[in-house]
Amino acid sequence: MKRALLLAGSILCATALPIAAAEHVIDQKGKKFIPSKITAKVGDTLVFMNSESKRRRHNVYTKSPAFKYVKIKVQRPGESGQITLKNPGSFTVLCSFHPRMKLNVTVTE
Ligand SMILES: [Cu+2]
Repeated sequence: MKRALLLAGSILCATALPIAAAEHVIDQKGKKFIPSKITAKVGDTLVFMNSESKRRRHNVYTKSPAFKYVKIKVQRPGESGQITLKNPGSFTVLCSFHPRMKLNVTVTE
């Protein structure tokens, strides 16, 4: 009987757990965001890496008003930074050092 109650309790706990937020790793290499397009959910985290072999720096920003918090200051090779997505919508991530670098992000509820 005690065992049955324990089992019932653990099933309840398991179903009550929220779905874990995902991490999306975006590399910055060869003056490109890799991948160049992602879809994420509110609560997910974007992890930006700089995997350049030379001394090439990058940064992360967007012109989209709803996503002004998507911003990482200068990243040197080997450094990484992360941003948790707070709202749905879509925006383009840019790098001020390399105007051709673009990452399209779509965030769903
Ligand atoms: Cu860059």
